Amino acid sequence: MNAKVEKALNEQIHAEFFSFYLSLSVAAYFTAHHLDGFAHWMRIQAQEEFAHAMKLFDFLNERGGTVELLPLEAPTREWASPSDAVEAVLEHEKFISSRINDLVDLATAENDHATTVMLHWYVSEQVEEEATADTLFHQVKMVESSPHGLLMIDRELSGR
Ligand code: OFO
Repeated sequence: MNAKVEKALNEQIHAEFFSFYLSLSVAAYFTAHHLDGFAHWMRIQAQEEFAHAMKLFDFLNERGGTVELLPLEAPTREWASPSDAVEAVLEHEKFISSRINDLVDLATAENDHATTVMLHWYVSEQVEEEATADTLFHQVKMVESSPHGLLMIDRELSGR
């Protein structure tokens, strides 16, 4: 397998595992603040991130590459408000989207068509991930001064 692409995919596995870690950290924050619907939503998000990492893990193995698991840094644990916690997720999604775009550029430049095609799934997924986090962020912002509004969203999120 192309060495540059292999290295970049390993770095993306790391980034997706960090997404998993961040979502779990946000889930723990919401649990500690008794917003169980938000916590549930973030736990499901963490599972999705784990699946994103494993999809790359499996692809690297299938292509004869070597998976190299890199150390995970500790995510932030505390935020000033629920909207700040959701905003951290939104900003991280934007960062992940830019990484995916860079990966597509690299795979294309290296004529690695199999990787380019595989990455198209992530390009579409990031559109959805950003849109979902953006909607949640703006809704939480709207109701932040009203506990009633926050509890309504919390109830809704428990159904994810
Ligand atoms: Fe893996 O999509 Fe979010 O970070």
